Amino acid sequence: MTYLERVNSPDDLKKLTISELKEYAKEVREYIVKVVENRGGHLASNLGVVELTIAMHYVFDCPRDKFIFDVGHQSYTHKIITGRRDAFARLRSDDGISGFENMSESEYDAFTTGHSSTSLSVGLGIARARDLSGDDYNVVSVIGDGAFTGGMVYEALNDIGASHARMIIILNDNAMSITRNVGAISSYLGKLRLSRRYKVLKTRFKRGINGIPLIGGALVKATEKIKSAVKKQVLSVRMFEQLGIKYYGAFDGHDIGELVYVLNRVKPTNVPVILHIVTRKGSGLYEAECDPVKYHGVTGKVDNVLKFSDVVSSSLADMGSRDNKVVCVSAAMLPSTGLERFRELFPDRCYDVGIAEQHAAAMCAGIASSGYKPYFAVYSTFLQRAFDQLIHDVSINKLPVRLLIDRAGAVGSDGVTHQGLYDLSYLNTIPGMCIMAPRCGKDLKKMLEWSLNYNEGPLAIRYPKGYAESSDEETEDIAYGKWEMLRDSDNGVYVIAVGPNMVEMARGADCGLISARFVKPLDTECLRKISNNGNLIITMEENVGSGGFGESVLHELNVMGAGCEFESFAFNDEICDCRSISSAFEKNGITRERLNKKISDFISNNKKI
Ligand SMILES: Cc1ncc(C[n+]2csc(CCOP(=O)(O)OP(=O)(O)O)c2C)c(N)n1
Repeated sequence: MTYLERVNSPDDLKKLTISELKEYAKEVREYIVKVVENRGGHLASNLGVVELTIAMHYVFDCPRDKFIFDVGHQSYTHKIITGRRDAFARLRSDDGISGFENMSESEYDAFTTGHSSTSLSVGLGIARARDLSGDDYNVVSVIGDGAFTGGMVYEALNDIGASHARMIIILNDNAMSITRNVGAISSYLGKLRLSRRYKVLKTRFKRGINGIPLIGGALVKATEKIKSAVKKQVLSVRMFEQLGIKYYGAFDGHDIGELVYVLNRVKPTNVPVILHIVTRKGSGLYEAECDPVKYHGVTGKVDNVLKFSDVVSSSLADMGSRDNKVVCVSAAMLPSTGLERFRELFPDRCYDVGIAEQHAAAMCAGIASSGYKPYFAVYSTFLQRAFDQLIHDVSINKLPVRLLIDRAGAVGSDGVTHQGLYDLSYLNTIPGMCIMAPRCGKDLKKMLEWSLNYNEGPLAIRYPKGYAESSDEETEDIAYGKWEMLRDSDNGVYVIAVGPNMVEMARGADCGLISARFVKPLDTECLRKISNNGNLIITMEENVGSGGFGESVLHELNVMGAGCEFESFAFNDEICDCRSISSAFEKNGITRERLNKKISDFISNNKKI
């Protein structure tokens, strides 16, 4: 029996020796690679924390002790140890398990995570509740150096240090976010990491390597350099210490023996502790170690189809070369949002601010206030963070900040924490916000071009995860606030659809079809034309119904006193825990079948009359 088969719980793990744990780590790693190759997922991040997670379960007593994995994308080993080995084969599917830590999935998952930089705040909350109820378990927050660029971390450190709360922060430092980590804090962590290299070199000295003439001489030089850097950073170590948080590090995150030793040392703490662990992203898989960016998240199968982010990439490169006021901003998501090419061409006009969406939005406001044209490309779900900045810094000042909102709509395998189902609602509430939704790649290209000269105020263009398929059919030129009539109606039924998935779903139906290029402002002229007495208007959107497109249209119809019937296809008021786009549509009644039935019922009722 393999170790992988023997371990079905943390208790089983505790029966192994340290050298057996190392064997187990190998098997876990192989299993993760095999499953992720097949199902997709966060490969490199998980390979980096195999030993760390094993050591944590070896030393602590989960689920009594609470582990909060920041983002939760690196929790695969934790899932495999805690009774989900077989279910792991169905990773990120509706009948399997989530790709993130998820409370509803297992008692071993202390919290549901997905968005970055929350684990310190949540950990402190759990620690405070523990103390209020006189309990005695450990709280361990595991956070990457990438997540450490998020502002919430500093709000939490501020509070944790002053509170003296008993909790352990494990900083998993691989110098990478999705791409190479950015910012001054990241450089600071780099200095702390040097202390680790210094320790390693010192140990090698002890082992007598300096006896070897050439290598020995080089080592002496290197060590001297590092020694002086370490001396300098002794002061900077005090950053954490002076905040009231005890710092230990940096330790080798792939040495299980060392990890078990240090975790045992910090376990009895009664003050906040930060344990700095140095890991290699993609560890153990050559390709992933060499290219951790490519292997951060893998899709499971290679696809060469044109995506919306590809359209963003080529359009922005083109726009940037014609207009030197174009500036691009990313919150640690350059490749996945299509900004990489712009960065290569115009490095001085491209800013990766780290996982800091609030800062990005306010910074864009500053850029726009000085006459530049900022494009902030961001996933719908992560833009939620910047709601206040969009009102306070962007909208109140009527600034032309351009939001390129990717993954808007159902997102599939990333699941519940990543659904892009709220942006139309929260953007709809923002005064002066213009919201657009392309129906295909060609449409998106036209919108991006059009946006270059739209300076009246904030503008959002939202598009889903899917492919930017463009038929040969040309799209109309953009006119502010105007929808695109794709097909007129001969039976009094009109579907007004937002975005490519909804337009495609309604294509074959027996109705007039309109692409709602502008979600805000509405095309009231068109609405007036199609809302004759006795007509049926159906809105379709990949967004929650509440505050969404359908509600705006219904409101407008009421204002007009239109006598037509109305139906809305939108996501309902439940949290959408689906892990495929089709199941998300199905569960919310956004289907061709329901659409066809609605139309045929309407037609047959009308005939009876
Ligand atoms: C608020 C927010 N913005 C963006 C992301 C997308 N994201 C997921 S993981 C990640 C990088 C995390 O880096 P790090 O914490 O160092 O973990 P690593 O993968 O390197 O182990 C990013 C940017 C997110 N999950 N949440």
